[in-house]
Amino acid sequence: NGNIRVAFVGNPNCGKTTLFNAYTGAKHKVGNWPGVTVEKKEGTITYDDNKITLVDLPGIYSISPYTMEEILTREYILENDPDVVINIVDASNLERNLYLTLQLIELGKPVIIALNMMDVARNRGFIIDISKLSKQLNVPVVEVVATKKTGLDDLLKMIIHTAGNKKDYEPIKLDYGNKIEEDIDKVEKKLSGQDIDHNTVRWYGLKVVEDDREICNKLNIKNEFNYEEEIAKRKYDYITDFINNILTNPYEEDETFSDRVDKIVTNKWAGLPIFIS
Ligand code: GDP
Ligand code: K
Ligand code: MG
Repeated sequence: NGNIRVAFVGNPNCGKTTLFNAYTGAKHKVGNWPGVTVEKKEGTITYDDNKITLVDLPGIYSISPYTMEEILTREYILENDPDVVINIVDASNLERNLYLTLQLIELGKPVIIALNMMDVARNRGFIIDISKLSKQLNVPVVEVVATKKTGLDDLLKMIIHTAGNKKDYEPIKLDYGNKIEEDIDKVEKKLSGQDIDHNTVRWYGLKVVEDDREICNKLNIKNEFNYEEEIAKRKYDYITDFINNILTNPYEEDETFSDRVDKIVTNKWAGLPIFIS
């Protein structure tokens, strides 16, 4: 029982603000991030004797240093050290959203996936194996529908559980291949004297070998590599490799669950059974 600080992170339009408002109602402060005109929303709620402070961060596709929103988000996570990062994922765009998820996991803080828009995903006939997804990424996955306020208590319980066990959290590590891994190791060794959370050292190593200027400057490290493209490609390949084990999408583009039912009742389609959950 205590104070838990939670950051909401996700792609634009994944439902972050809807979820944030569903929790905080009118009880939140709206301001600006220092020095920029990006809106900052913060609110505190109480659940099961815990005070949980939620921050709604700007929508991003990546945590590169190319937009103000990306820099703001990663600086917030690194500097404010939230207990839990809630990665709001649009379940109807799972594959695309998971690129940011992998980057957030590499930042080293405990991540929970709030799998939002589950109503949309179901209506399109998507079947998502939540437990496989959770095992694949070694993070909890909680289904929510922000607009209908479903799954909100489950997510709060998971936040409290995850915050209470954050010392045990081990992020998954993607293998970027011998060459890149050796160069990441070299950077990690250079950083060994610095006060960096043990789960976050690798992230700095990755950023340096990606030639992330902002991080190289911050660490005062001269860097001789630029593996940014290879590292991005490896993430996409990793997602492509597992997505078909997790997501079944038997429908055609823009075809809805109702369209499929119509086809079945009019004998225009006979194939996979339809799933109702
Ligand atoms: P943000 O950009 O991540 O803050 O996304 P918003 O909270 O502004 O939501 C984007 C749009 O998606 C809005 O029109 C919401 O009403 C809608 N939305 C959010 N969550 C859900 C959901 O779970 N299901 C459905 N059907 N729509 C949602
Ligand atoms: K929006
Ligand atoms: Mg928003």
